[in-house]
Amino acid sequence: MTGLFITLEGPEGAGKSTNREYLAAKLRAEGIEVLLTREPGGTPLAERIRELLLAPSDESMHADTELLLVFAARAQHLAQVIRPALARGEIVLCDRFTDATYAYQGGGRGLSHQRIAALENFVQGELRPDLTLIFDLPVEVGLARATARGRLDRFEQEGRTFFDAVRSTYLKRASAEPDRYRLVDAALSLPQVQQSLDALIPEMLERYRG
Ligand code: T5A
Repeated sequence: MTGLFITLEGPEGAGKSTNREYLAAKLRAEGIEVLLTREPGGTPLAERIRELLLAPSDESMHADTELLLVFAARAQHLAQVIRPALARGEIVLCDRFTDATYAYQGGGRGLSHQRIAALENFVQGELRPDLTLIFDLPVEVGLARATARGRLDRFEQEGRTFFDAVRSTYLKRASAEPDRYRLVDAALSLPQVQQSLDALIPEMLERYRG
């Protein structure tokens, strides 16, 4: 028996963390075991790698170092958490996954698609998300939300050009593979965003049960 792998993606401040519990509760109400997790992170070791990635530092991190750390954390997360949960037949709801690598390290940092794809194949084998929700919103709205929340992490300190590239990479990936991606208008009010999520629940259940 295999479960269903759903990822939540989008630029900074899009509302992924705010809405992941909401989605999990809706799915659990259907009697389904849901594992809620996040990247980078999801295991104690991967959370330590997350700290390295997010902490502002005087030494600038080379883009290749950043890419390798992201995939190192992912290898641990897949082995310890994601693959076992899918094997148990659960729905895995993951806040960010490899689409974030294409968006941030590819779009934002300018690393090649081929290099990311090579690591994706190495670390994940055949595994790809079954469904990816992209919380999309104008860059300035997301950054204003993240800024209002307080201290900015290493990524949030990047400039407008970086985040424009992040957003456009997500949108390109969504239009290239419409069967896997669903766009959620994250600029709407929270109740309106949650209404859009409600509308996606039947499809999630169908994919899970079907
Ligand atoms: N990263 C990650 C990579 O570079 N490569 C990778 O491969 C991976 C996996 C992760 C960072 O790592 C990078 C990308 C990221 O920069 P993070 O802290 O997990 O760091 O970053 P985010 O996932 O972006 O977390 P954020 O908290 O910034 O964004 P969320 O989770 O999308 O937003 P959320 O839910 O925290 O909401 C932000 C604020 O907006 C409010 C919330 O209350 C909150 O205050 N809000 C709304 N306000 C008005 N209307 C709405 N609809 C709202 N929804 C939320």
